[in-house]
Amino acid sequence: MSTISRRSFLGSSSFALSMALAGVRGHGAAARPPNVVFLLGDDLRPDGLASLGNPVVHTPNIDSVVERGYCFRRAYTMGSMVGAVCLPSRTMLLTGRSLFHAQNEASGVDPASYTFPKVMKNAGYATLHAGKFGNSPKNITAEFDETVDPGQAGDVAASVTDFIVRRASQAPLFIYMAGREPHDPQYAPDSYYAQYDPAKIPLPASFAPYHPFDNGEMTVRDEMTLPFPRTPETVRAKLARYYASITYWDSEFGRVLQALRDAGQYENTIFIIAGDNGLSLGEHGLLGKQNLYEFGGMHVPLVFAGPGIPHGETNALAYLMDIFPTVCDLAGVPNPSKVEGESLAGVIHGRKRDVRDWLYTAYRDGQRAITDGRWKLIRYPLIDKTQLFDLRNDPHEAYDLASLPKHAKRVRAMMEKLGELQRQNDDPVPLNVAAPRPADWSPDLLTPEQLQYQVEETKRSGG
Ligand SMILES: [Ca+2]
Repeated sequence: MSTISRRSFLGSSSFALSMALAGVRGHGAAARPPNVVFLLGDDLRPDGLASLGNPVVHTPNIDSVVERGYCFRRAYTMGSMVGAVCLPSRTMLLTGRSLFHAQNEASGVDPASYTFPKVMKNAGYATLHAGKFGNSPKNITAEFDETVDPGQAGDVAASVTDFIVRRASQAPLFIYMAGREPHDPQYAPDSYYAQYDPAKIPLPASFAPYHPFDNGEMTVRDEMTLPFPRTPETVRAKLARYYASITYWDSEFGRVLQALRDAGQYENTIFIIAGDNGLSLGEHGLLGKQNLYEFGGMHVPLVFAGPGIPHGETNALAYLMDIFPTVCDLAGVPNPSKVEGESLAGVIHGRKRDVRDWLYTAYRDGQRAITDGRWKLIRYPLIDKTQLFDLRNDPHEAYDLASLPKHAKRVRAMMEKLGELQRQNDDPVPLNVAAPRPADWSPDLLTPEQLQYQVEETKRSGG
């Protein structure tokens, strides 16, 4: 059914009303609760879909959901205290807890009795985790009824469609589809790579050959997946592979949509489309997710769609940990009290403008950032450096305003606010250190071993 005919169908029938009630309140005795299908891209950037504004990538299947959904343009994972940003991201997502608290959950200090899969299971859902095991805490992955990891180039969609065929008639479905795409090596069958000519891929707006200073992670694995300097050719080639992998992933999701239609469940499904973390692909000379730029590590796509969810978008500041309580609200499932994320349902339904005034992100002990949506401050304690960007007028963070006298007061106030949010979140990392190290960095500093490692990682990552 097309987007338009579906909308008019929902808008004009009593069936729509019962579906909306089931979706919003979950008390319809006869109505089946909505299924929840969560499609999580691995390293999917906030501009990684055609429907989110990307002029190059083809994503018709996901677009068909996004184009009728509600998009959070400013959604983030809170951060990471390790280079593998994926793991804390998914831990926050599946517990609804903030970075420093979710870390404790994952280590088993406090058994997570209220995880996303367990809460959905207790509410009567049949639950499936399909995708990459290693990216989520094992104790949480184990709480799904079924977990399948088909491996690199494995058929995640087949696991999901099989689950739909077997379980759809028995119970509402909670499907967490978290495959390997488009994480490097940006897997796709060859026919997908042929769809993207690197020569025709536009370079990022803030492309640079090098990052202008040492952000503390200049030689982390992700940054070693292309040589220095970054060149237009190498970055375009990487982007082409990235887009090919996304298009392949999109076609796999198309099989899942078809299986839901075949089971008569498509109309009664809440979809969440998101990424676990962002990714720099040549912006500021960076390649990884170990930074706090907007086109960098923490900014992710986030879209909700389904019965009762209007079409629209917002700049309200959101975290991935908000998804769990939001889905509880949308599906009529009780929201556990230990969850720290905020339900976004009020924003989606137009009852609230936002759920927080400030959003903070953290990366290891070398980077902290804070934004109110317009102004963004990034602090690098280890090199005693601060950046200030006006995201409204400079969305690609090209112009650092921190040293301008007219912004001195703003920088002080935002630094104070950042410290306040750190305390609220039990973040122990100081914003100033006794002996800051030099901020200068150059690829000339790479050792022969590091250069060799870079050659190998470039090859391994498909670069
Ligand atoms: Ca990831």
